[in-house]
Amino acid sequence: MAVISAQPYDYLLPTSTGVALVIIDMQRDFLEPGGFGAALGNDVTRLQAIVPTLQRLQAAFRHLHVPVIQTVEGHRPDLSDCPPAKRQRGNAPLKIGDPGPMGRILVLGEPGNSIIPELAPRPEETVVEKPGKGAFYNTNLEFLLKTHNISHLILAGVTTEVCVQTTMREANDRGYECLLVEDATESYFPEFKQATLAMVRAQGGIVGWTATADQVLAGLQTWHAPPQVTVH
Ligand code: C5J
Repeated sequence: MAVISAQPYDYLLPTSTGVALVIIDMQRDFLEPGGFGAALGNDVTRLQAIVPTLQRLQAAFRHLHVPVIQTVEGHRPDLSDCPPAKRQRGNAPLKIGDPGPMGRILVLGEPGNSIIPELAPRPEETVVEKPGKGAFYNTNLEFLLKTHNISHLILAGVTTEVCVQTTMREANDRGYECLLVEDATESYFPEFKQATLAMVRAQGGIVGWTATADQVLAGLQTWHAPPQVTVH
């Protein structure tokens, strides 16, 4: 058992089941000019601030042999997994599937859809490609977690109130114990980030816990991964 000092109260990591770090959508489409985030009118530079903190978390989890799972939001080149409603939403000048400066907007395999180089996954690490906001919708994430006996998820990435919160709520409803890392998640709207953190931990942690990266890393010092938990 390891204890992470968190809000609304301590988050306990068992040694009998596994934990994973889940980094949501740190892809060029959301962090660099010319991608989907910018096409929707957002100031994408705000999201860059969390990159060093995410790198610290990624390195620490790798060092402990705890699975680091990343997600990317993207659609098949034929857009067969993109509801027309999603494509039309926002009435942006560049829509999903249109050619942009980093290739086709929010399409799998395009340069803009790749994870930023600072957080590049290792070949043996899992990247879940998701067509929706939540990482459980139309993906094999739940199968993967169940197969590897993972019950606890440490969540981070972007954007806090959209894909991160949706994933955390999906996970919570499926029985996962989730903690959101406060300084390793960001939004284009600072007030939405703060509201999400407050929502998550309200009512005794109705969606889960929040803690800083330092608190997570301090708690992990006393934790040892169960030997059977590795995700490839
Ligand atoms: C958005 C995401 N904001 N990753 N996606 O459309 O949060």
